[in-house]
Amino acid sequence: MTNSLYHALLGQRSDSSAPLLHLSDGTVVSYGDMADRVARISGMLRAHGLRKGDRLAMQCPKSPEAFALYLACLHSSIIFLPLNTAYTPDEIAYFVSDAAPKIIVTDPKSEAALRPVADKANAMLLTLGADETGSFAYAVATATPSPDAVACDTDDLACFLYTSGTTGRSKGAMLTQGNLLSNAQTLTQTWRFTSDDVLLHALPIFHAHGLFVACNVTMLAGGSMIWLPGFAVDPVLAALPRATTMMGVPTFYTRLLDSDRFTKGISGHMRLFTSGSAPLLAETHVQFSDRTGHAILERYGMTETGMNTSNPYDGERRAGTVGFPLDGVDLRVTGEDGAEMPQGETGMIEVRGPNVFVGYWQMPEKTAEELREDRFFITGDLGRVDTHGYVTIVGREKDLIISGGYNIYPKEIEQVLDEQPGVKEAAVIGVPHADFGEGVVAILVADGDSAPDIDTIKADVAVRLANFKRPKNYFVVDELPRNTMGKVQKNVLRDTYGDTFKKSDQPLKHAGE
Ligand code: MLC
Ligand code: AMP
Repeated sequence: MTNSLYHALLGQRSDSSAPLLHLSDGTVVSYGDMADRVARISGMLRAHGLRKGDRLAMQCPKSPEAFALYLACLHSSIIFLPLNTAYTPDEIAYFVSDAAPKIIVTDPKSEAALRPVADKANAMLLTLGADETGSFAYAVATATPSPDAVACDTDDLACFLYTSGTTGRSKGAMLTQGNLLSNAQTLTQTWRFTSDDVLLHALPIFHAHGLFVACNVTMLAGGSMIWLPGFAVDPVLAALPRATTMMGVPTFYTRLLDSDRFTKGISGHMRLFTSGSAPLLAETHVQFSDRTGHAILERYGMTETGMNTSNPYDGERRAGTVGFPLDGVDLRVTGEDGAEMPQGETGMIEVRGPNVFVGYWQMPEKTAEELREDRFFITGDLGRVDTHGYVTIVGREKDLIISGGYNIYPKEIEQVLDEQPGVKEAAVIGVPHADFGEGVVAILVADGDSAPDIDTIKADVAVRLANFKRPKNYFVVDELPRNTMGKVQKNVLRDTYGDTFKKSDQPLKHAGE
């Protein structure tokens, strides 16, 4: 028994003075500083009765202390449940009732709204702001540190990440210590991370990309991170000269390319830019390489599996593809009957490997629907493998919109819209959006003669759904197009409303410009 992931990330560092985080105010947090913070947080968590296998939920702004809380959960073998800071209290209430965390850590601004949620779930509520104030900091400061890690196995659960589904409730993907560690090890080798690397970290830390890919990989290699609170063009341009690597969603790269100040001069020294979480347009790849001389390395993954494929470090990074299956990952393309398709044909992408999760929390039926007996996970992504082995994702079977790297399931929004006064039914689609890749559009059918009041609907949607899920445009129609089976033809809607965001005369405004 060993504490596998924590040990690999922090526990075995010989040089504790090595930098881990470079903060915006010039402060450097070393590996040793972080280990001390972790011991103090662990002491507090254990003093509050949290034991191996208990859950802790966090909805906090990105900060070193929020990151330390993740590491402390690994250290104490507590299951960490990070939640998108955009989620509304309504949304949080579901995750909390499902995962039953013993402690919820949230921003002081959300305390009042989440108090009833915590009380109902019998969970303790602590607050932690971006400036690291709040009751969490006080509880940690007054606790006795627990420097010893709690022993655990590679099969022990490390994290729950919730993913929505095409139907029904969100599912808590259970990821083990071994899932996270094996994926980080493979990526560290594939992308040649070393202790010399300085990763420009502008991603959120409540998803697989920013937390597991970016942080675990950098720490496993002993490197450091320039720790930005989020993505904005100015601070990223200011930090680039000090970085060696950057990981981003496609929106990061299109926003950088929109700036004249993003030049070869500012980025030429970089070792690696990677992209994922959403398709990178081939034209963005080409534009980027023309501007900087760098071929963005695109990779493909998901919450349930971590990373599955990657373009090569050496060799051609082929635009429009997601590269080859990673070492240890089996990838196959199957037809509707589940049988493997001949090479080159398009079908469902399935993956198997040490990276693949063990199932959805308390949902054995859902797990069985998506995880085959031979341990292949049915991704919901459609793709093909070419004669050279490059994987191309050609679409999704799941009804999913990916906007700025966030997943949005139309069903969840349609359910909220269907309940609105004056709405008979609603269809939600994603259409091309220059900034976010896809933007959400709602098409409503009026219930009766008068048109539904869109402002009233927007106000209710704002209470119930996280901001990135809210439709950016609404249309009211007499009826929805349906096929002979009565199913709404979303492809027809996508054709009809495909230009919604192109027609805008408004230039897109980005934070930091
Ligand atoms: C913000 N908004 C979004 C949005 N982000 N709308 C749609 N899609 C998004 N992704 C809303 C805001 O609420 C605001 O609405 C308006 O759009 C403009 O906001 P902004 O200021 O331009 O947004 P910004 O704060 O700059 O955020 C954009 C972003 C961010 C791209 C930087 O979304 C981001 O960090 N995305 C990364 C997502 C990510 O890490 N995904 C990894 C998932 S893991 P209003 O109405 O309030 O004005 C995964 C596995 C894998 O997928 O393979 O990696
Ligand atoms: P999530 O559930 O947030 O982990 O999102 C996973 C989904 O994002 C995958 O199933 C894909 O549909 C999509 N995705 C991730 N990386 C890529 C990529 N490089 N290209 C296309 N789609 C991607």
